[in-house]
Amino acid sequence: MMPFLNFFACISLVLAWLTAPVAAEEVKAGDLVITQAWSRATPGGAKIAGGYLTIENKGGAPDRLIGGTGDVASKVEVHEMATKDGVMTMRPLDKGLVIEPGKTVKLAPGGYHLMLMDLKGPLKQGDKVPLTLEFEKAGKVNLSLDVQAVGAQAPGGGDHSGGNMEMKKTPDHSGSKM
Ligand SMILES: [Cu+2]
Repeated sequence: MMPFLNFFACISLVLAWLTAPVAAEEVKAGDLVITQAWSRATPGGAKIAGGYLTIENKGGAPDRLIGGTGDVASKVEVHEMATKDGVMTMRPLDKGLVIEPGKTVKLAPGGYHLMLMDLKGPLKQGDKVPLTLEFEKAGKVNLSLDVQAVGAQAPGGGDHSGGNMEMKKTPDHSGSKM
């Protein structure tokens, strides 16, 4: 019986690895483990880009993603995207994004994301974009976003180029339509 079980355990491990969207670079900071940090190539002239990652809190206390910095953008914000009355909206999380102890929070297209504002240049597929994220407890964390193809992993138009999207409370976004 045991070899049989081991065989399946092995298969599921391999499958989990194969289905991971990005080759896992793991960044540890205190109790936090950050994986699958990625972004998307930007079409010409785009001034904003999304950043996505998975954050696991292995500690016993909540932490909070406050924001970040990077040479590629003049500002990195934490945003939330939601559909309200059929309209896609997004807003900066002024108080940051809480990562509860024992929980994993995924920043992904259509939900929470990092917003790279006022890009200094286009993001190209295959690039690694260095960023420093700032957490309330874990402090500053260096990582890089793996830039995927334009439109990668954005089923259902969860990106920022969508049609009837409304920007709230973020004057910086105006004029930066892709
Ligand atoms: Cu945003």
